Formats: sequence, structure tokens, C-alpha cells
Amino acid sequence: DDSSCDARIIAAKAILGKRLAILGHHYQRDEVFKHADYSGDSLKLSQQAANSDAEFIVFCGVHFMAEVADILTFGERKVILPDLAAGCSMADMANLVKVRKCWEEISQVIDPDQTVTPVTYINSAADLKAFCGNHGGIVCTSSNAKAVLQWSFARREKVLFFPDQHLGRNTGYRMGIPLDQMVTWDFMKPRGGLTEDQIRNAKIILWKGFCSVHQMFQPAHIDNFRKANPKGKVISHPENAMEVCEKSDFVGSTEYILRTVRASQPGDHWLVGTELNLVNRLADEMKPKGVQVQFMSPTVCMCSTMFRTDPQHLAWVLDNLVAGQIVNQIRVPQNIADPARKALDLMLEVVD
Ligand code: CIZ
Ligand code: SF4
Repeated sequence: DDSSCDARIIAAKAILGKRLAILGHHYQRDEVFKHADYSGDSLKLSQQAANSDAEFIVFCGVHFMAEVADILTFGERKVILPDLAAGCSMADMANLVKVRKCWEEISQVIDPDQTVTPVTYINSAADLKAFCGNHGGIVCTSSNAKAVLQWSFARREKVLFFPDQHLGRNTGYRMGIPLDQMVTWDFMKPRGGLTEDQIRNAKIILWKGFCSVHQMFQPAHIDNFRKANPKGKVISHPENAMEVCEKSDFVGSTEYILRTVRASQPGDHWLVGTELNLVNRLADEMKPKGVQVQFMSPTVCMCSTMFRTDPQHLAWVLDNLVAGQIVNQIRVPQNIADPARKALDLMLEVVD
């Protein structure tokens, strides 16, 4: 049960000491999150992994995050994902075969290597980051998407943005790009379901991916909240649909949401459109300060793959480390890691 797992986790942490760092993403459940040495978004956690001296990085998050940690640490740390089935349904909506096919189809209309910067959201497989590194492209996160797009447009006239259409559209819209110059690439259809003119006129070609958690949030949830709480404030993640973001008072990444709500005044009342575990923890944290934090959807919606990491899996990988065995290590092959790191490093330069 959970209490025996807790005891095993605590014992393993004591034995491994500074050789071990446990990273907990904001979307992790409490039973796992409470054991984390560091918490944050995917990028902050990977940078903490890179800066730590720990030999073993146990990443309580999802697969692409563990890959980034391995890439940024040059494989010099052993990065472990407690449950290998913890993926990201959004990341899985794009893959190298489909993106190459898209690039090829675009090249029948325009020369993408001259005119299109491929930009991948960090929520993507390592080989897609490598694709960007190999084609003059770059990675972005939900915190720096605007700066990354500005950098991209300074170099080439168009962007191919994958896998999340919403982050791309919301960011582009707020930069003043007209909606008809942001076209959606439906990877199930020939040439993305677009006409040659649509491709020629586009500023951003948006891959038709989305987050299954954030798609649950609806504009009506915001309307209902505002009716009941005219002074309430609404904050949403940019993985939400544009109709949700445009009805919100604030839009930003998980780190931004935490920072903004933590800076509020007693009496403030928030409606928050992002993953349930983050929102529940923030509500508990703010309640003693007289700040009310409410989840956007009336139904319980969690990230089911984040939820796969449970105390059982965490205890199991740690018991193995204590016994001198490494299980569930995430290793990105060097021929992928090197170009992927190039695209990640470019992002870090652009943001600094
Ligand atoms: O980068 C992350 O951790 C994710 C998935 C979202 C965010 O806004 O932090
Ligand atoms: Fe992927 Fe959405 Fe889960 Fe984030 S919340 S890991 S984008 S499925």
C-alpha cells in the first residue's frame, strides 16, 4: 500500500543521499510530488537535472521530459522514468514519419529549407527536436513561445509549428498574425488538407495536435464563473483553445500560472484552466491566504499519463537503485541527441 511505498521511498532517499535527485512535474499527484527534491515545469526540471551533481535523476513526469533531461546532461546522468508508459498523448500526435511527409509535401509548393522554420513544442519526441536541429529550427516551451516565434520570423518568413495547434495559434494571434495566415495542417489528409495558396499565404502552419486534458475546458465554463463571480479572475494555459484563452484575463505556462496566482490579494477568486493536480495543490496553498482557487471544469480531468507515475513505481525504481540496478533508464541515441540539443540550446540562447 501507499504507506509501505512511502517508507521504501524515504529509506532509499536516505541511503542514496546526494547521488539521487527526484524531479516532480507540477502535474504529478500529491503522493508522488511530496517526495520530489525539485519541482517545476519540464524545462526548469531538466535544467535542475543538468546543474545537479546527482548520478541518478528520477523524473516523475512524462517520457519527453526524461529525454530532454538526458539530452541536456549529455547522457552523463542516469535519467529514470518510473513508468515507461507515461507518455504524452499530444506529443504522440506528431512523429518523424508524418513530419517528414509534411516537409516533403510543403516542398512541392515552396522551398521549406529557405522559407520555413520548424518549431517544436518541448512536448515532442527527441527525434522531432532533432529534425528541427537539422533544419534550422528550434524548440519552444509554453513560457517562451512568443520569443521563439519572433526569432523564427526574423530568419524565415514562415513557421511550421508542431505538435500543439493551440499553443501556436494563441501565441501567433497575440503577436498580431491574422487568423487566415495561421492554417491547420491535418496530417491525416494529403497536403495537410490545404490548398497551394493557403500554404503560400501562411505565416504559421499549425500541426493539428492538441492536449486531451486542456481540450476539456470550454468558454461556457468561463461564462458561468463570471456570472457567479463578477470580480473573479480567469487564468488559462496556452494549450487551451483560442476561444478559452481569449475569454481569460491571463494566459501562460504552469510557472506563470503559479507565479500570478501566488501574487494575488486576500479575497481574490480565481478560475484556473490547467491540469487538476496543479490546481488542487495551488488551492490548498492559497486557502490560508484568503485566496480562492477553482478548477475550470465541473468534471474531474487529470492527465492520465502523468497519473501513471504512482508511489509503487517510484518505490520500485528506487529499490532497484539501492540494489545497484538501474531500471527504466531513458537514453537518447547520440545521433538524435546531438541535433536535438542544438535546437534546445538555440531556444535557451533566444530566451536569455
Ligand atoms: O513544459 C511543461 O512542463 C508543460 C507541459 C507545460 C507548462 O506550461 O509548464
Ligand atoms: Fe501531454 Fe496534455 Fe498530459 Fe501535458 S497535460 S503531458 S500536454 S497530455
